[in-house]
Amino acid sequence: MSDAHVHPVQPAWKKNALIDNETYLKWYADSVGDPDKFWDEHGKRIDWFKPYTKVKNASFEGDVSIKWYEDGLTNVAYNCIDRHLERRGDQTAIIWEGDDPSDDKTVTYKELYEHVCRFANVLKKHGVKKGDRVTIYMPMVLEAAYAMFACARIGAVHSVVFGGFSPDALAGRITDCKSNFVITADEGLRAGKRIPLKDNTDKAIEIAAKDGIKVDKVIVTRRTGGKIDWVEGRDFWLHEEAASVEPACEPEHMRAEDPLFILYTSGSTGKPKGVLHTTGGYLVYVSMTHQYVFDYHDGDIYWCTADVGWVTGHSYILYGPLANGATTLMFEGVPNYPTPSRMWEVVDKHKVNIFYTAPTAIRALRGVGDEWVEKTSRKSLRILGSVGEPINPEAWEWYFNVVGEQRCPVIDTWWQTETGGIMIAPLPGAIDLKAGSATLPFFGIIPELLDGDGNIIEGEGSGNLCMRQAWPGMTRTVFGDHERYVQTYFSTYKGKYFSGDGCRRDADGYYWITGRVDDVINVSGHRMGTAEVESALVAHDKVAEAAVVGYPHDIKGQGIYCYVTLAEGVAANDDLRKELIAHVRHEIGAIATPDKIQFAPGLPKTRSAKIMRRILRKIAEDEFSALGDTSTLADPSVVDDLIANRQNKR
Ligand code: 6R9
Repeated sequence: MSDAHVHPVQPAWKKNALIDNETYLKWYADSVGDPDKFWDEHGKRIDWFKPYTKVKNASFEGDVSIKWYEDGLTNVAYNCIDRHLERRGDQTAIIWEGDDPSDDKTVTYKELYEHVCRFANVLKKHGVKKGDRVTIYMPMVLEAAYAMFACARIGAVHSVVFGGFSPDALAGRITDCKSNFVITADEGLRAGKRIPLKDNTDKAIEIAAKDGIKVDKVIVTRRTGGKIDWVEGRDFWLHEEAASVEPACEPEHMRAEDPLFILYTSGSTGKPKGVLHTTGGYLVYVSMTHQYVFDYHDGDIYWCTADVGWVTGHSYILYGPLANGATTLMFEGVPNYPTPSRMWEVVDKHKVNIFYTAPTAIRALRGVGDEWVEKTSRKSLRILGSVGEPINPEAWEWYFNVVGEQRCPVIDTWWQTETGGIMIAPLPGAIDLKAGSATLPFFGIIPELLDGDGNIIEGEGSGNLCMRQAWPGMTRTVFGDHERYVQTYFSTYKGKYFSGDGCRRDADGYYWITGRVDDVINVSGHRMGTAEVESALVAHDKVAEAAVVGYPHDIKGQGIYCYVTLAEGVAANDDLRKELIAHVRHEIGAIATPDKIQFAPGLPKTRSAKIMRRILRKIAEDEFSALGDTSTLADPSVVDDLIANRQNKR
């Protein structure tokens, strides 16, 4: 291998590894050579009430229909809990670490079973039925996990909405999937600050009511004991309800293709999409990737720092690990509270072996100095994972050298909400690492790079990252809008799944993700459509027009840069800038806080009135010497003003 930053598999990684290089190559060849046979064998890693006889039935053509194990019957909660009871009843299933370092709890598989069964019975008692959509708007508390498994147990479809989203954003998601049940907490707690979840829920329910969706029941878990409003007959305390129901609940026999959950995610146009995942194939895929990508062995303590509001939390805090009988850690807090040593202190406290986090956290912690890491032991760590955005080689090397003391492989995992599970990543005992590359595809995954004309790029080169064939964990549809699913993922390149990411393949066949090629930006690992921020801005009465682009940001990966044209007669000043920032936070949530706002009398448009984002991106990057051709603009002079007033001067 020619590239710099190559880190060959170390003998210690290989020693007890589940998969060595030879096995990887053989299994990979089998998985793409005869997918039916391969996935038939591995489908048996989960328990089925009725075994499947059909493995794969999938087409990326026409209407696009994806089915795996379609005649099998199973249940996700049964697989993640019940089937472990005999052997692992007293083993810790979840370690919960609170926001405050003195606050923690552990839950055994037996205890998890009882909590989930009681919660499931509470849902049933309040009228939740198989197929109903249940919105979960929770902080990182154990009850969030119980709620998700309770839904899975009775066949309800959960839609988890990240606790950082605003009442408006929550309402939009409740309305889109016509959800009449909400599970929330009185308040959340992060870095000592309280987050008014119940209050936000009340507001969201009012907004949804205006759109014709009535929320009948709200189940509330008590976290802080803070003061909240209460609607008699609609709102119920979880602890009161759970005390009065049976501690056992038969798992529903679900068809493999019955929906498990909806998760809203941003695209380049319109409102967030309700990405739908189903039961059997999803669980096979996330449990298998969790086991092999993290080389998970019995007894390992595994910690993924994501929030359950994102897909990483679904697949790799809960479903994948618990299907494997793992001990998984759930963290309520943030990386720098009370100090920037917190992550490593948690690692030491719970003897974490496998640690999975996002580049934005790695960059932020690197920025505050090595001493915060070095004062902790971290001897328990064996594997370090990364997810959510490209990890730059500098951050990779720091993670490897300082956090892992060159002992632990850094496993960069590329995947998406839509893919359900990890798609491209090194297996610790099998694949040599290169800092900044997600390396090679998982079993069954055939990445393809295509150019703008639809030509397949063979060997070394760059293009748009697509998948040639279906895998069990992939999304099946966009909830309520299959046409949008076909349009978004399968129409750019006929017969292929298009990821929206650009990618380079090097001479060794390694994949290097270069970032989104559409109008999606990635801010601190949170995926956001620039269109969403734009529509929040234009909803303000002082704004006539807005265009939003990403720009490189040292910690966040990308920052949010907004060009705003004000309404007639409105004066541009710093107070208005603050007002607009607060407005966007209010409309979407804190994750969408604009970093830069530039007031622009005019935006660069083509004669057909299309905003030329390419130019706006360049100016936001402070790279205006390379603007390219501006002669097609309706009014080329706007560009001079934009350059003169740019907000990101170096
Ligand atoms: C799991 C998750 C998906 C988008 C994806 C890509 C970016 C995720 C990455 C990565 C480079 C990695 N992304 N992992 N880019 N290297 N290891 O993050 O899902 O929130 O849907 O975001 O994130 O751009 O398209 P999601």
